[in-house]
Amino acid sequence: MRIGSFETPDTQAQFEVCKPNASALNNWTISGKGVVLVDGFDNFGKWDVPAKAASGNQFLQLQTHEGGAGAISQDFATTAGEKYVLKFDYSGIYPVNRKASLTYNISDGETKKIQLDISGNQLPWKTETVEFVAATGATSLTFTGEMVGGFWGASIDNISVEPQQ
Ligand SMILES: [Ca+2]
Repeated sequence: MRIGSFETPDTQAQFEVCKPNASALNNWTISGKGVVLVDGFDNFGKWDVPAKAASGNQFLQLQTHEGGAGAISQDFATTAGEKYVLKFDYSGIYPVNRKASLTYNISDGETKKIQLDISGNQLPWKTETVEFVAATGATSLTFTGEMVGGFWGASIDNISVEPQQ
């Protein structure tokens, strides 16, 4: 079950802020300082190759130029005691070398931080795969960014949850 590729709304600009508590991202609740939808961002013409999505045309920055780190969370139906596999792709953007991070949490379990070592423009997308056992009939997933400056820093795309085979 794909639960996030951030293809809607189809932004008509290279980036578009989604404010805290806005319903723009359908099933996702937006908190913190908000998040930013990105589509072909080329750093105002400075990059020959615009930032690419991991899937489709758009991805999400987990921080904004309107104050810093944001977060998104979604609840989805699960069966208590069953095993699931969460997969998502992550990256980061910054014009030069810079460390950044994103964190994610599955239903108030262990919070995991992923370190990003961006070496200019866009870090190549990587895939995080994590297994979990659902505690109840609904599981909550949260991703949180980190204040870097502007909406620079951690990116996510292509989030899915499947029952473990
Ligand atoms: Ca996408």
